[in-house]
Amino acid sequence: MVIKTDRGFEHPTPSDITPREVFESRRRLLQGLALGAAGPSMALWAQRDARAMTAGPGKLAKLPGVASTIEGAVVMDKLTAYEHVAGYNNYYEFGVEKTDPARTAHTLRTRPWTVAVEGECAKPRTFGIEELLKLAPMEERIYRLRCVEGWSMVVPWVGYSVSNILRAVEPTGKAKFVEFVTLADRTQMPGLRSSVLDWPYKEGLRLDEAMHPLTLMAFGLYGEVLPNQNGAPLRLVVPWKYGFKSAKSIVKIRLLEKQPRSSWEQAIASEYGFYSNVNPKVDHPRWSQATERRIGEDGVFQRKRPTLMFNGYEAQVGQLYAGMDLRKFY
Ligand SMILES: Nc1nc2c(c(=O)[nH]1)N[C@H]1C(S)=C(S)[C@@H](COP(=O)(O)O)O[C@H]1N2
Ligand SMILES: [Mo]
Repeated sequence: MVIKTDRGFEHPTPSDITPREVFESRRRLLQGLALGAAGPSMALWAQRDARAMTAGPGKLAKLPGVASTIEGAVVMDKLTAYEHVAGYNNYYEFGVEKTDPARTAHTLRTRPWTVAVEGECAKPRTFGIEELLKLAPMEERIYRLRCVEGWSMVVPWVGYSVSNILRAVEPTGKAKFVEFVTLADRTQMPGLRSSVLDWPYKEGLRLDEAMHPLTLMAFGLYGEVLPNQNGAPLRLVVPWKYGFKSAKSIVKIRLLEKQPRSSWEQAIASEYGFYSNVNPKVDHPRWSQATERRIGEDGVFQRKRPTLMFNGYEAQVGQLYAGMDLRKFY
């Protein structure tokens, strides 16, 4: 089957067929809600509809979330099929090929799991994963994820704003940055034998970026707990930044006075900056960032789609960077 679209001809995969119809009906419902045309019963219906659409294959434990009402939390793009989200991954601790993590991440042990939150805060604390699962209501958020390599996905994540965790430890006035440190265990992670990166994988955000409601701590996707290869049992998702900022399998969160150095910055500072905001006008030194290929949708021979400023989240996050030279702070 070939469908003509405004971007030319598309060859949908079999997984295209039902989701597109559900997607269209959901779009109409959400538009109705946005216009205030829908009563409470309609809101419930829309949520049920969203749930039905984002149900996973049922291989993992269920982890439902209510449709998020945060501005920008639900994009209307077609969802990337579960098989692609879970089968095409960057998780260097489990190998550098896109198909490695799905094959090798079964050795990751996600229980017991703790996350130490420490540094510039009044109430440093180590949370058990079960505590974190109950810390705030689980929401479903449909975000675009744009990898610096030029591909993108649309994923229905389940989680809540990172701000819930940070507020619980009461950051001091000195806290200006947040560092996320991920698991590095040679007995579980075959990729640690390679020295592509300096382990553990670390990422950082400015405190105001970390406190932004769109900055998500994800525990699940497609209504189920995260597959190991997507960063179980919890990972960061910062939708307006390149994918590598979204650190997987977090074990430590540190509140800091000074800007931390991320693993990618440490590896190649000229290519990967601290901010790493998606920006079609600032190219990577070795390739353009103006366009992207949506995994599972855009064929290799098809024209790529334009990348949006801040990955399409400019209305929500542009203010965080007012007055900054985004070429300098890349
Ligand atoms: N610990 C860890 N986190 C990581 C990575 C990694 O190699 N190790 N890769 C990053 C990159 S480059 C991307 S694009 C996203 C991919 O997330 P996904 O597999 O859920 O799509 O994870 C990010 N988080
Ligand atoms: Mo990436």
